[in-house]
Amino acid sequence: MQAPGAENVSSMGSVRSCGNVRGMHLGMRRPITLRAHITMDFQINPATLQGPVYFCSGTNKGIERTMIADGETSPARSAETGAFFDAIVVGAGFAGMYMLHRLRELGFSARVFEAGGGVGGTWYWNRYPGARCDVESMQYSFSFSEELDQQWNWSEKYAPQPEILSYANHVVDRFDLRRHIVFDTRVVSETFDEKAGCWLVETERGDRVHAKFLIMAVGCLSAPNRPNFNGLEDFNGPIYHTGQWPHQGVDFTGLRVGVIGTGSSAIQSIPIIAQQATALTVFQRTATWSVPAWNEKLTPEYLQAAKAEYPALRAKARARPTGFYFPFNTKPALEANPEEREKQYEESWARGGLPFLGAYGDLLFEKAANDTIADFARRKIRGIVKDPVTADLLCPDNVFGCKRLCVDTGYFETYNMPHVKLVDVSRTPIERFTAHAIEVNGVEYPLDAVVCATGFAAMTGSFDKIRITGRNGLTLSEKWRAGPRAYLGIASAGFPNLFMITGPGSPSVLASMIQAIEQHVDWLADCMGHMRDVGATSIEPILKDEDAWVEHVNEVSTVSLRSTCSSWYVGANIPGRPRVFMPYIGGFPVYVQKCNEVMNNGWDGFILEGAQDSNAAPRVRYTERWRVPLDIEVISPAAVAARRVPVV
Ligand code: N01
Repeated sequence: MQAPGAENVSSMGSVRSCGNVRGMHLGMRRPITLRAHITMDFQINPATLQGPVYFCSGTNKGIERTMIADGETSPARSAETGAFFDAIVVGAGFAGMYMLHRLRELGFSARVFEAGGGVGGTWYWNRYPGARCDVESMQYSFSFSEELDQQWNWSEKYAPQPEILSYANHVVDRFDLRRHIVFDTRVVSETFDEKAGCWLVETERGDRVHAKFLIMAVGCLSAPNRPNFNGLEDFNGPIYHTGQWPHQGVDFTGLRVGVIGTGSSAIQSIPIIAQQATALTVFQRTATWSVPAWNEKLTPEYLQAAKAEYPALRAKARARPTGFYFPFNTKPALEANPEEREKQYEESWARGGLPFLGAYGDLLFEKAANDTIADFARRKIRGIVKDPVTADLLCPDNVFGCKRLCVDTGYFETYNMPHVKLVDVSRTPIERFTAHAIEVNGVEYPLDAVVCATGFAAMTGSFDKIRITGRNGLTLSEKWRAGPRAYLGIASAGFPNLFMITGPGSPSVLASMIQAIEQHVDWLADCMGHMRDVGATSIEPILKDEDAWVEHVNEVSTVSLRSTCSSWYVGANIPGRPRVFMPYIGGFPVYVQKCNEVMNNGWDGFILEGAQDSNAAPRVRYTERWRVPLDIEVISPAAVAARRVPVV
């Protein structure tokens, strides 16, 4: 096997002077690594461990404590300095893996740095009980290889986390990508060297390597939000975060467990934790809308039939605002009479999952329409939960589907179990942790273990963790202080040759993530291929075009009711973050069309420097599949905004 550092020849002759090339030394693999992810590394032999292990790391205020053990091998190696790559990719989730695949196909030298011990990103870290995808498996997968589509068999309608992780590992090996990825290595700093025209990337292991292109594939929901509750350090039991779950699993049998939060992660894990725990207390700040998944096994007959239509399904998915296909009724709810609506909602509920929101076309545009679906869903909750007080607490009062809609299996039913209690912390927040309890409003809830299902610093959290310095010493955090600013969610002025995959201002989390990733990567691969073709040294957005795009992203968001609540889409889940609607809500096809136009028009809105033929038309290597007729008329906020009418 070739060591990652052995691949050291740049195909970008013009910037090779940027660093000396040196190979990386791989040492023996250690049997196991247990890591504290905040400030310290520990090497512990698991054989010596008895019971839970706590990793404590000091923070500015109090102690942040989390339990994490990845149980995977980690290469011992010395720091690598001086190597130069055409491209460095940060993150080996689905975005980093696919970017690497395209870079290798183009013959670029590439290195991926990954903080985790394996590929998969979100699906590597989020191993909490019940974790599974809320987009159907047949669509939540790469679409670039028909052979892969035909050969991989999903076992369930909604794939569980271990199966998605197996898929990620299958892909990385099938396309021979693993040898270009360095695991257990967190990037801490990225600095643009204006003189040499390249990026210096430094890691917490002391690596210092250079690259012409720097691609941030850091994920939209990857930086866990750990509220700094009072007295956290006093609590005697383990505290877990769903987004960094111990790899060996957790058995809650016989324990009194507290779960903080009621978002997607909580909703999936609560029914399973309830089966194990002696007592389960859920601390709810905002009640959540959730629709049953009606998950089921996929039969060989189903798979065969679905695969026969796979290309057509993929094409239909690309034409949808969400980037995935489901039956969508474009009629307005307000034009139906109450009986028709009831029937339609019952049918959609029986289908379950995110497609429930496709029951009518105006649900996310018209509050009165939304009230009808909210009323229906509240009646469903009240029909399931026997205790009326608990049922009332579980009924959200915000716009239906305003926050990311949850998809559950037995969530509301769990509250009928006698040992499960719901505590409202909306008016009186969690006061403090004590040695054996969480205290709210003067009442102590005794606990042996706590699960923080408190979500993420979405969209920008992973960027904030790295010191990214562009032209004139400006850091990305400084530039983004009042909210992220990126042209097409792909690049930001002042940071040449730095690209983001599914960055803020792109559809990202509002589309099926893997489709959004593939479209970005294909566009970037064509962009980098073109730059090499014409000898361009750098690409960077023009500030006025970036500003216009950011304004458009903001404007379109106001058309949708989704902008009205305090969700992580607007950064409002974490105190102090600027309130900005971060993903592009205009619709996936509208966005793809814009990206195609930008490329067709010679990288409209970007400055390309050093090109020998600045008028050369780009060779379209990978974006052909995104240049198909896209149905931008299907209801999307951009289409609605363009027509200046409230709803189709
Ligand atoms: O995080 P969340 P998540 N005190 O932010 C509460 C994707 N995902 O990990 O709503 C008390 O949704 C917070 O309360 P509030 C999916 O896109 C997908 O569950 O801010 N409570 C909220 O209830 C999803 O949307 C899948 O008032 C506090 C919860 O913690 C996204 O990831 C599965 C608090 C956080 O919910 C994030 O989901 C899992 C505090 N101080 C995740 N701070 C699937 O594919 C926060 N909360 C199915």
